[in-house]
Amino acid sequence: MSHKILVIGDSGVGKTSLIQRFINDEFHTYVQGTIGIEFHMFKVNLNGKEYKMQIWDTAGQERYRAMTTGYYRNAHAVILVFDLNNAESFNHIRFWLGEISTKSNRDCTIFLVGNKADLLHKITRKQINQLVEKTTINQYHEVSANSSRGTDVKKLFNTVANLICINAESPKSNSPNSSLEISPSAKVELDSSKCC
Ligand SMILES: Nc1nc2c(ncn2[C@@H]2O[C@H](COP(=O)(O)OP(=O)(O)OP(=O)(O)O)[C@@H](O)[C@H]2O)c(=O)[nH]1
Ligand SMILES: [Mg+2]
Repeated sequence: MSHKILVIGDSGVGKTSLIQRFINDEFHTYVQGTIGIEFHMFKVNLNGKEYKMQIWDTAGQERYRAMTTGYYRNAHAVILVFDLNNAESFNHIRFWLGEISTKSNRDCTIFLVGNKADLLHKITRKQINQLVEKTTINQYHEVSANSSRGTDVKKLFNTVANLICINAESPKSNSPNSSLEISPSAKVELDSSKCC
């Protein structure tokens, strides 16, 4: 069984760039806006058991929104991205949370991600903390798809996958002793077939 990670947020916040950094360890200054939705896969190993993870990279542009609606269903985790250098993308987070609550049909874990940490931050940590406290967001991570090592991005996907695996093994357990290995074949296993 595959586990589904949905990546959402305004157009241009860097959703595709984060996935490219994680899957291929690459960063490009020009990235074509996603059309509809794109699909990637990687495998992780937790305590000797293999899990398949699907990453669904959605288009932030409004004109594709109807196409992405169905992909909220059965998502195990949602990565909601905003751009630390773009206040508007932060102001839209409540809109995206509304999309999750109306379109997803299960209890999914919501990871708020402030991307472009390498640029000037136009949103304060206090504003972010206040939002996280008042909403259904489970965790906040600050990352940069443009960082040369991309370690923060790997850590983000590692955390997301870890939580999904732990929930799958035992929905109520939160064992801190579980050791997750992202398969080195994550890159090889990439299935970048596009959908829609
Ligand atoms: N400086 C900097 N630029 C970034 C970062 N992440 C993405 N970008 C740039 O931001 C622009 C948009 O990135 P995308 O990955 O296409 O954004 P997206 O969220 O997938 O956009 P849509 O597909 O239209 O929804 C590109 O020019 C990227 O190079 C980052 O961490 N730092
Ligand atoms: Mg994109």
